[in-house]
Amino acid sequence: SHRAAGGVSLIGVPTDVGAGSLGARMGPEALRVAGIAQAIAQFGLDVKDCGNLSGPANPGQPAVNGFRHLPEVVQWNQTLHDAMYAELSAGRLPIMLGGDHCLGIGSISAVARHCRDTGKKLRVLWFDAHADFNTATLTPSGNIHGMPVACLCGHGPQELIEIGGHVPAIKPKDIRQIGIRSVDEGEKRLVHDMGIEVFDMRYIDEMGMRHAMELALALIDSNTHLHVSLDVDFLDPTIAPGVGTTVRGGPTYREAQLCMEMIADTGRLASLDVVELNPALDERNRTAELAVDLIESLFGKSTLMRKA
Ligand code: B3U
Ligand code: MN
Ligand code: MN
Repeated sequence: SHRAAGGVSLIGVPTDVGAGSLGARMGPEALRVAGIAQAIAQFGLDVKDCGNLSGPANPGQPAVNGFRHLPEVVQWNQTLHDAMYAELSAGRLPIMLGGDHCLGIGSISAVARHCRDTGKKLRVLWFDAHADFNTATLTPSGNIHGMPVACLCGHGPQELIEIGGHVPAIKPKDIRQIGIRSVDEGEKRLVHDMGIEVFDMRYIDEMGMRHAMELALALIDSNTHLHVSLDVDFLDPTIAPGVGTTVRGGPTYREAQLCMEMIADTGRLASLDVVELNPALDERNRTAELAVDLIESLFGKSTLMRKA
C-alpha cells in the first residue's frame, strides 16, 4: 500500500527558525519517543533513522524586509533538500521529521527534482489549517512557515525558490490542500489567483471527508509520486494540542484516519513530511503519539486483505 520497497528513511530536522513560537525543534525526538521507527517497521519495511540534520540556531530576531530568519531558513532547507534528494535517489521513501513547515520548501523541492529525474508525475497533498501561501508583503508575521507553498510555486525570495534547481519547483496543479480554515486576507487572493485546489473545512463539512479525498486523489496513477505534507495543526486542537498555531474546528480523529487510509489504498505514497509538532506545548506526548498512529494508517495498518 505504499512505494517503500527500498525501505524508509527518517530525516530529523530539529529547527523552528520559520515559526513564531519555539519548540518545533524538539519534534523529531518526540516522534522517535512515540515509536515512529517501530510503527513503520511492523509492516516488514527496512527503516533507517538517518538521525538529525544540523543547522543554525534560532536567532530570535524580528523580520527584515518581510522575512524572519531568512538566511537560517535557507540553510536548513538546502541541507534538507540534499538529504531528501539523496534518499529518493537511493530508491527509499524519506520521512522528514520537522521542525516547522518552512521545511516543506527543501523537502518538496527535492521530491519535485526527483520526479523530473524519473519522469514521474507529482501529487502533493498539503494537510494544514493554513494555506501557507504568504509572501513578504502579505505576511502578518514574517514567519516563513506561513510561506512554503508560495515559495514552491515560485513566489518568494530567490534563495528559497531555486533550492531544487528549477523555478518554480512545482505547479499549482500538482498540489491539493485539505483542512484549511485560517487564511490571511491578501493570501486568499493569491491562493485564488494561482488556482490552487483547496478542500477547506467548509467544503469538508458540506461534502464530507470521503468526497474531498476522492477528488484530492483523483487521476493518481501508477506513474504518480504521492507526497504527503502533514502539518499537525491540520488536526482539531482538542486531539492535537501540541502545535504552535492551533485553529479550532479541524478534522476529528476519524476524519484524519480516513484521509490516511484512502492514501494508503492508492499504493502511491512515496515521501512524507510531519511538521509543526511542538512538544513544549504538548500533553504527555499525545500529539506525537497521534501522529504516529496516523502514520500507521498511512502505511496501510487498517487495509483489509483483498478478496480473491
Ligand atoms: N498565516 C499566518 C499564520 C500561520 C501560517 N502557518 C502557520 N501559521 N503555522 C502567518 O503567519 O503567515
Ligand atoms: Mn503549515
Ligand atoms: Mn498550519
